Amino acid sequence: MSEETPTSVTMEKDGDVAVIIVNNPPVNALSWHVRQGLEDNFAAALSDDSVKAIVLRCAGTTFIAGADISEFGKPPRGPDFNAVLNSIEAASKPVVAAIHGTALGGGLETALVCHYRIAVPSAKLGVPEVKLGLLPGAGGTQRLPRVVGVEAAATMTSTGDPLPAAKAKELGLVDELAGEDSLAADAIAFARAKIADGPRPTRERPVFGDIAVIEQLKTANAKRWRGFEAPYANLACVEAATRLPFDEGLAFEREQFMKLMFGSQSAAQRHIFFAERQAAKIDGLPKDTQLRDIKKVGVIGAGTMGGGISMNFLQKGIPVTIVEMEQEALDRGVGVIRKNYDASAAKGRFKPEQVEQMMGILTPTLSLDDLADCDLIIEAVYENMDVKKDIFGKLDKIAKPGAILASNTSYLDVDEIATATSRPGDVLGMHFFSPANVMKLLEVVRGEKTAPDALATAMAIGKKVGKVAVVAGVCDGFIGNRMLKPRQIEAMNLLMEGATPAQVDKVHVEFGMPMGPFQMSDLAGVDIGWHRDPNRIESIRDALCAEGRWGQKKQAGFYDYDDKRQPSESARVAELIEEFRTKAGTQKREITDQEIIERTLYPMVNEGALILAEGKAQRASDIDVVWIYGYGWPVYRGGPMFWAGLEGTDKIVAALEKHGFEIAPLLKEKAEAKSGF
Ligand code: 3H9
Repeated sequence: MSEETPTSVTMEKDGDVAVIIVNNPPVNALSWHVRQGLEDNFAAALSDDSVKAIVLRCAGTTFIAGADISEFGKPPRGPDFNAVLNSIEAASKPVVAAIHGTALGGGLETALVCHYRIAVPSAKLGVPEVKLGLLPGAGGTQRLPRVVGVEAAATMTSTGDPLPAAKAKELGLVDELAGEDSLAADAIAFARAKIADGPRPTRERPVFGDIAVIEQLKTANAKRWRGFEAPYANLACVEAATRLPFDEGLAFEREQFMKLMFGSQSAAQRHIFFAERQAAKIDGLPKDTQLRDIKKVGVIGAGTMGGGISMNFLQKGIPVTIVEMEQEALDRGVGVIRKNYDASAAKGRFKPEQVEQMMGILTPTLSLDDLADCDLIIEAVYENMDVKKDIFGKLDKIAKPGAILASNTSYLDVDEIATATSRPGDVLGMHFFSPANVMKLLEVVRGEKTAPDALATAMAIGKKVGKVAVVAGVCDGFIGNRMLKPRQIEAMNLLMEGATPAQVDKVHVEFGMPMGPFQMSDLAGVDIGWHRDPNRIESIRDALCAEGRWGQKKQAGFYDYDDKRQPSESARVAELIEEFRTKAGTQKREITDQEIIERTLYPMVNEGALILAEGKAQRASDIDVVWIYGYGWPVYRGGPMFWAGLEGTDKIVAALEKHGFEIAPLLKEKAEAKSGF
């Protein structure tokens, strides 16, 4: 036995079957003491002559959900995981994994060294390491092709998507399905029935299946995997399993795993795993904060935003009352929601009857009075303070006591909006990102007087409808759009100095963003926020807008677009830029890609540091979450604040100083300490 006897793994006996139980809440991760406990208890069960078969199962809500990610990158402690697994596989008595909840990553790898697997129908089995920038590093890539075949193994490892138990059974990953409530007893009976068959070590089974799937997967996912290392490393390991003896395959897997583990992509992806969960936590909130009950939601505005917001709630079975001023706009908005659902149903995402159910709990109305029974009301009208205050003033008279009054504003002062009511404690911002039914980010804006329970409820309902919710403080543009601003300003300045929209965008796309600043502007609408006076031309953007180059919707913006919305560089835009340059007397010069990074991405880090120091974001990792889920910042770069650490805050400060930026004190501090955020 080890010096410190772990209590996270215990053993009990049922006649001739030993049952080894892992109990390491919340997800039974394979922390050092679990590995130690497995080693100790398997040794005990194997040396006990009265034991003829062994069951491995877990307490709590799930089977082992993987290695303990919080141990990664720290000095190793406890027994080596691979060694523990190899000794379980070599057991002289049949070993059965009894699976409920999720058998993920190292959890599934543990189940794979067990000789047999039994699972409840609701269980899910998978190797999601790729989502952490990793690969199954404890034999998963070598054992899976021997159990489910090359096709399924390649798909499972490279996509990371788990399989439901029934599908796992079909593939031979699960040998038997247990009763949903009788796993413990069914597993013992199953193990007893396997005593006669004896052990079935996975490593001794042959790899089967067609290797062609590997190239097919690469082709099919080329866009999705752009810039990522891990999907390709996973496939390389599965391919290796088809040609190398088992132990050599394991060694190859190990080498690839270590490369990923100590690379920056996995560090970034692991950072985001924890950052996303951390974002849900609200600093300084009393522990006993009771959530308000949200049974019915009101949405004001049936435009693109209002419609998209409504869809989130309808999909979770929460009734929505949607309000518009004119019947025509209301009908149009409801029509768009139905069209979107019908399109999803045609792709098989919903059954037709589900669409009817969702539409059945949507109540369109022209009267704000119909919001009287709503527990949460989200205003999603256009960005005008007077209009918003007028609406909130009316809501104050209509909404029931305790209803949360939220604005979907993307930059206006939520505290000022709250002054239109007699209940500022109930007022906050819920800033959804377009398309609101798709984008995962939700900025929950905490006003000066927002009540803790209103804030906590908005965060919780965000999570319930599948959003990643982040708390933001009141400031112009909150977290995301505030950081977008310096990027956009510099992108425009670069045009004046000699860069083209295509060059700036290319640098951003190569960095890993889904699109660059000018592509984004064309998509969102160049005219957003334009003063609407075609005779007042003070910037390149004013000139574009005055000519009706409002972006993709007009087939012309910073780019020209064909009928299929394919962009090409615009001679007219080049001309306009040249005109402005001449007028301003600016010399055109060669702009390097590195300068584009330094002048568009580094200022975002600078702004992030200001946001953090002002307390408008709770923590640097929240800013990262905003950029990953709201703007498509490449997850393998971990968000702008994490990336600043990779890039070097001292290098960032030096470049910003060179370009004449004012440096945020917090960024300066980090640079002096040569640390990240
Ligand atoms: C791996 O296995 C490598 C191997 O190949 C071995 C190589 C040698 N470790 O998500 P939740 C925490 S890589 C540490 O909110 P849910 C999580 O941070 C791993 N902590 O619950 C949170 O903490 P807190 C492969 C973990 O019910 C709490 O547990 N496995 C781990 O919505 C609850 O989590 C994976 O990638 C972990 N592995 O979802 C699976 N997992 O409360 C990752 C969770 O302090 N995990 N925590 O914020 C998941 O996908 C989900 O957590 C799961 C539960 C589906 C299991």
